[in-house]
Amino acid sequence: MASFVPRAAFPALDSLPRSYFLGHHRAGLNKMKTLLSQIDLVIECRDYRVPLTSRNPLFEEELAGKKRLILYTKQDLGSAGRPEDLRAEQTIQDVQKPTDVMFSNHKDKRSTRNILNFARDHAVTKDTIVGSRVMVVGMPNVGKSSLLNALRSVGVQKGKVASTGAQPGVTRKIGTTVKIIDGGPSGEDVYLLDTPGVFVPYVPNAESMLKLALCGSVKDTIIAPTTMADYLLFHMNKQDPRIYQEYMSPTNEVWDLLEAVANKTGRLQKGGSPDVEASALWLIQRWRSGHLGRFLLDDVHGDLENLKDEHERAIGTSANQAWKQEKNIRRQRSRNISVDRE
Ligand SMILES: Nc1nc2c(ncn2[C@@H]2O[C@H](COP(=O)(O)OP(=O)(O)O)[C@@H](O)[C@H]2O)c(=O)[nH]1
Ligand SMILES: [Mg+2]
Repeated sequence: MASFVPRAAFPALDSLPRSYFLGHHRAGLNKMKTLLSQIDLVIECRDYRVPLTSRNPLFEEELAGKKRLILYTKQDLGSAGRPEDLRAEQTIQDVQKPTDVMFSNHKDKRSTRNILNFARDHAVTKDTIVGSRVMVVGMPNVGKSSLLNALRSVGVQKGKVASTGAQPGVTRKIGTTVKIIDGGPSGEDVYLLDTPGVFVPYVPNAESMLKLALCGSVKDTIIAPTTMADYLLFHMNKQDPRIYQEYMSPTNEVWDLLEAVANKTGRLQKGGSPDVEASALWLIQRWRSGHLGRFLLDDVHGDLENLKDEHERAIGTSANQAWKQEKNIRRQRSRNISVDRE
């Protein structure tokens, strides 16, 4: 243990896919735009574990002009309540002033009540007949539908209405509005609109893609589970390699860890060789459910200027530039293919 040195950087993976902007993402965003005039408040969800990388500039560019709350979901998976966690939260809030920022966990009634109070105070409309409307937006799998269910359950004591799921793409269509606050005879009702997740049009680097994949924003079939597990190992080692001590002693070799997990959990192929893929997926699920450490994948502990720089890098430049970049890559690829054919 004393001699173990974790990797300082994760190896660059230039061949990793870096796009996951699907047809229904664009269609969903277009629909959201058309509904915007009826909306009083936008709650933009980002994943607490990747506060910088899960920001999607499309929501600011295309859904501008409305009161906005930035909500970092899944706080329970990224924070262990340590002083450094609280410091990171403060930094995240400071850097985004004057925009309102909150942190949530879908099972925590107190954080749900705080969001309801915010909605009650800010979703104020002149139209008392239809009540006021809140739209929840965010990257795939960030917890939008779970938020709707939590707000409805605490706000009007009604059961789950929106389907949720561990993989992205569960909510494909914009649903009807659901009441989350009953204003009573003299007050105002507040309704919430769930929306499908929208991925960033272009991910600036391979590491950001790995972060989003690890947090479940990208289907698990897009990036090899063993690569995701290696990236998880990189982070667990940075935190504390004892996180996985029930499987093996500190290591930088993901294959050794996966073999150890396979043997320990009985994930073996015919003939008894370790099933490293299944073990990788299992390890990732353990982390996603909070059983392999609670920590951030983004580094927000630098000073404010560094954070702003990283913020810019993490979100890429503007969406338009990202499109151009993507087009160039495609053009380059097709050129390479035609050269190969010649
Ligand atoms: N631990 C934890 N899990 C959450 C939280 N919010 C959502 N989830 C889980 O994340 C997954 C995706 O949630 P869902 O609401 O379907 O995300 P959506 O795609 O944004 O609508 C589900 O497995 C949820 O149970 C949270 O605050 N904490
Ligand atoms: Mg959903």
